Amino acid sequence: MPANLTPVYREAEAAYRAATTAEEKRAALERMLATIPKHKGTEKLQAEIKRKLARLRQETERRANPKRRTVHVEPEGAAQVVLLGPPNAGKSSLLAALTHAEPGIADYPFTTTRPQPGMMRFEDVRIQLVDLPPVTADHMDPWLPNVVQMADAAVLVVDPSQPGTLDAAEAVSERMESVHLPLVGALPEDPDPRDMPLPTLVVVAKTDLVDPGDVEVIRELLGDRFPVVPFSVKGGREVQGFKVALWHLLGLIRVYTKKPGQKAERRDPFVLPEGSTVLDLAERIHQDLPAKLVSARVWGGRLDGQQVSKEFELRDRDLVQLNT
Ligand SMILES: Nc1nc2c(ncn2[C@@H]2O[C@H](COP(=O)(O)OP(=O)(O)O)[C@@H](O)[C@H]2O)c(=O)[nH]1
Ligand SMILES: [Mg+2]
Repeated sequence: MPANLTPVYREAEAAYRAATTAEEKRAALERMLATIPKHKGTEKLQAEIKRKLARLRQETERRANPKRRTVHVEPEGAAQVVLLGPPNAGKSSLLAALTHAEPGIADYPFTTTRPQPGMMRFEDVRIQLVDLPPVTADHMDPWLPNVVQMADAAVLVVDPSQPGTLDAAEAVSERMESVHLPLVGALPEDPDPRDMPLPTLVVVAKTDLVDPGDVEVIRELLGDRFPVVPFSVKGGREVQGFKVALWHLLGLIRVYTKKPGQKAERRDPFVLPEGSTVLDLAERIHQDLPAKLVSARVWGGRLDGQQVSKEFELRDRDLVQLNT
């Protein structure tokens, strides 16, 4: 879906690229948010702008107040995904199964007391998973919303072997909504400006302990609101299903670059939000590159090295040559 961005928005975006101070950046981002057309095709960009604003705000706060202890997980890889859920749902086990991280795992609640990141590989990209303490109707660590706010997406882990699992999941959802981080299956077109909706995948964990029917019931009840996938630390097939569903949820594209005369190799992609253009790619590579960019050629889809405009919208697995 093309974003159809207006000249006013493009101007604000150019101001953001040219901004050198945090204050200038903040002003430009706020103008981008105010002028971005609100429709399907820009939800992802809107979320991206909000997150950049939130990061700026946190950075400014940290600088102003270096002694204040804040919990913060440095983002790494193509995306940062937080693991949410009630106690004992299987969050830490999922992290341990998919990354090299070694979180504490136990069958008593509140084993996890600090965010614990780990890197998960999916094809040629790496996605950071962040394990978190449980969230319940009665308890949420005060720093937790700060960490969740910075994430690109969430995984809500539910345990079908426990009674009341849907209520427990609902409690997590309500908690997050109360701090303006509503969990959503897909980004809304025109969100409440105070909200930072978080794309969320529901994982039905421990499927080795229950009947397939129990998983289906959860899928039926939550499937309208969220994508739902099964998972078990004992299952092999479910791992790939989880990764693919998460990748779709993130709404990202992989773009490969090559220099003129260089062989075309699809390796070490740049990862960008869906809807990103040639200019966005140039900016990602280096902040001075958009100004120097003369033309670009693209291989992928129906294109086989044709020249494209700077506003050309890139697609997953496109190969791009930037000419300066
Ligand atoms: N059988 C089975 N047990 C699991 C699975 N995932 C987690 N568990 C168990 O469930 C309990 C809680 O797991 P944990 O990952 O610590 O949950 P957390 O509190 O959400 O982090 C532990 O005893 C785990 O061994 C699974 O896929 N299958
Ligand atoms: Mg845990």
